[in-house]
Amino acid sequence: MRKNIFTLIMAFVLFVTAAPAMAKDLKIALIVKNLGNGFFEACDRGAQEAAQEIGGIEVIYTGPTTPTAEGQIEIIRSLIAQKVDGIIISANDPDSLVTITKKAMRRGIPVMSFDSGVAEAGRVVHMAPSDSQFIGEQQVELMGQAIGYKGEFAVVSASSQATNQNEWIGYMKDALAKNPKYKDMKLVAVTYGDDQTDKSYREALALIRKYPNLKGIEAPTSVGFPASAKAVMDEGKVGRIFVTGLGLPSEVAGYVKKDVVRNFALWNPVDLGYSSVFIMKGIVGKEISGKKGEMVKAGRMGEISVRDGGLMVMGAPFVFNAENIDDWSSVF
Ligand code: RAM
Repeated sequence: MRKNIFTLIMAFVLFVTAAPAMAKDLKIALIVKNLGNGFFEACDRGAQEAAQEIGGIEVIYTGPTTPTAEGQIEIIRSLIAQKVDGIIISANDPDSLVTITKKAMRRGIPVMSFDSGVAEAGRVVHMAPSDSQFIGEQQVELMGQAIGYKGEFAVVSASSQATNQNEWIGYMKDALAKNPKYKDMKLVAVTYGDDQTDKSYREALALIRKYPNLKGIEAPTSVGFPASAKAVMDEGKVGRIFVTGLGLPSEVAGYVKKDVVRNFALWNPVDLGYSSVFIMKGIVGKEISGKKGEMVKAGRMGEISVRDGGLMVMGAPFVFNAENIDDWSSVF
């Protein structure tokens, strides 16, 4: 009995003395394009889940109110001063962030991008949700399916400098130009709603009014997508203009029910945030340095490997439609 009590006391003493060491968490900043964006809030849920699972990690969720590189540069400046242990960022511009992220890295704070990339010189790795070419081609195909592969459509994108949207739109244009299947589809305009609901809505309205033969709007942004669908409804164009894009099932479900949206895609943002924290842990722990072939164990997501140019990729996007939307709208 006495021995048991002694063991208990020893365990308690050990716990108390070990506590300060455990409290020395790794502080990892998750910088998003902008605050108030449901997509990034879902990424944060995954990031916090990974932090919990790994233990000893504090994830600081932050970002500017509007999606600008300037806002993110200011935030990185202050994170350097705070001496965080790592930065994970979804970039509002591939190039203008490089000077400041390089500075962070010189000060021993590794930087990786996720979702929307920083140019290679300014980060260790980039965690992409999926292959960019695949995403772009899939968007054209979904638009084709919605409008019967014929007619005019326009894009309501996020901000004009966003790395990810610009890559996807580039591949959309390639697919339209090269694949004879899409010869009767015409991309008439690309506009930018800056991942702001009201601006995206106004851009979509302007397109509907400017192009009387418009058959579709493609919005490769979770903010611009529901805003464009609302514009189609408000203009009384249901059944004449279809909206597709990349969006959160929870934010788009209502428009699927009303047949403004017939199909759309997205990857799981929770998994994207979750994987990114495991990867940053691997970078801080010197397990990976961005070289091709390196591997990180990312918990329930399994192993993720580094490809050419420090690229890491999650998987193919999910496609949603009237059949499966109810299964997904409670997930993200
Ligand atoms: C918005 C952002 C983000 C993008 C999603 C689909 O939330 O622009 O970068 O990946 O849409």
